[in-house]
Amino acid sequence: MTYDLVIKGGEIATATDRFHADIGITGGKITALGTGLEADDVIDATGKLVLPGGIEAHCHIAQESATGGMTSDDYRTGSISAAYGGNSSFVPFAAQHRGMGVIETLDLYDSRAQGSSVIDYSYHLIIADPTETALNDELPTAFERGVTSFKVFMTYDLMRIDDRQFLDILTVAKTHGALTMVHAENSGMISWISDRLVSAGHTAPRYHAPSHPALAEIEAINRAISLAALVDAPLFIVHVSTPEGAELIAKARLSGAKVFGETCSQYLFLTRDDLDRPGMEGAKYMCSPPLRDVPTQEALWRHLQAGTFSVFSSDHAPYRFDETGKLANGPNASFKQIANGMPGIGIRLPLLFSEGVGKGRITLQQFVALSATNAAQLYGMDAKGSIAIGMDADIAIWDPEETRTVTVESQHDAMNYTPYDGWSLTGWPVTVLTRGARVVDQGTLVAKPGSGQFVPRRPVDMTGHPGHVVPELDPATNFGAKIAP
Ligand code: DUC
Ligand code: ZN
Ligand code: ZN
Repeated sequence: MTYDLVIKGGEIATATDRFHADIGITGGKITALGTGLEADDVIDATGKLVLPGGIEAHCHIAQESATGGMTSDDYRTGSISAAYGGNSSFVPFAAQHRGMGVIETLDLYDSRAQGSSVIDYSYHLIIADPTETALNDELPTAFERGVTSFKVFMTYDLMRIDDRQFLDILTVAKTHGALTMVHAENSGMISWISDRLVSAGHTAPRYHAPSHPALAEIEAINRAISLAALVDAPLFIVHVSTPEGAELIAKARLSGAKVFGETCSQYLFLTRDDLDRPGMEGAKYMCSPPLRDVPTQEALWRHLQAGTFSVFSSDHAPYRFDETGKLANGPNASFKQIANGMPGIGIRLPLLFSEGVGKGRITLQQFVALSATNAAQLYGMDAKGSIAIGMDADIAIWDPEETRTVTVESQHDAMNYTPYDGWSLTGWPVTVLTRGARVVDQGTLVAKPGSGQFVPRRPVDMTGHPGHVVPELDPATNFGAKIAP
């Protein structure tokens, strides 16, 4: 048997196992795992870890906000940064804004990604305008195109949907086997506190944190889980930032509900004290939900360890610290006028490896599950997320001993800051492959823009998550009404 490429001598890890073996790759697929495999093209991985390439499943790339601001990263720079950070594929958002059609939205993002991405990609569809046409005609077409997850917002005036619209979307999604994702924060609480803070002259970035209280997230997560339970639909809660929110997810999962969640780098590694930096520097650390505190970090680590969260993401939402991004509304803009989000697509996995695996908080197998395998399974990317015969050869080769200091330049994105500047981390990806082709080779970018391909995704698989039928929606129990004798 001949191979196009053999990766020799490394220690392979999957979500369940660690073992030493060579990997034979043919036609972009893993075709052999064994010893003594040979090919003309060989990567010597002796002393290295050979892991499934990461799947960055929450990032904002070439995406306009509802108020018109554009992320600094496009599909070229965003995918390059992702690859340097150990990712072989990513799933950014395709954002429908009010007045836009769903298919128009997907076509727009196709035009942004095609010819630009150096790694494979799909999209989660953001739905901000659930018209009858969108719900009944366009969403089914989106599913047929392999876009099987989408996000809704419970906050932001120009994006949010009300509870009734949420139920409509959950129901259509369930019918087609799609996964609804939600940004869960209570809109009224946030706008009410924000207005009071601003009227009192409290406009600095540090007031972003109190304007988004933990209760706003807790209330919204509870409501989102309740709405999903009413129609027995799958639900994924993005960027969870509170222990209480995580507990609601854990409790729902324990009851059999089809509920999943993620947390993100910034909630484990940064705190709201970062918003207190002098002048407008705190704006660099503004994201929604906002940064919390050290006890919250510790509680979220425990939920990662215990399996409450299926996915660990960056929520890369890159707005430069200049007039094109964070300071678009002037150098003294109030916290309400500053774009929410921070970069992190290139640092998510080195952070989790160094602080998680390196410090004994999680096993290497948990790292693989959180960084690739679980996202592949949940989002329906069956050929990705593990190292096994027949899978895409999406592989990241890591040097577990290498220590580097984080710099802006090392992120290879279009940003002019990183929240992790100067951090020293141990364990870095050195070579990253997508479908058997080197994207980053020993620290050098070798892939050409456009080498990444769209990944059509299968419907969500809810095996093992029985859910519940509520009597009020169940004809078998006469919709909960007393059956006449
Ligand atoms: N939600 C996100 O998912 N990312 C950035 C900001 C936001 O509100
Ligand atoms: Zn969000
Ligand atoms: Zn996000």
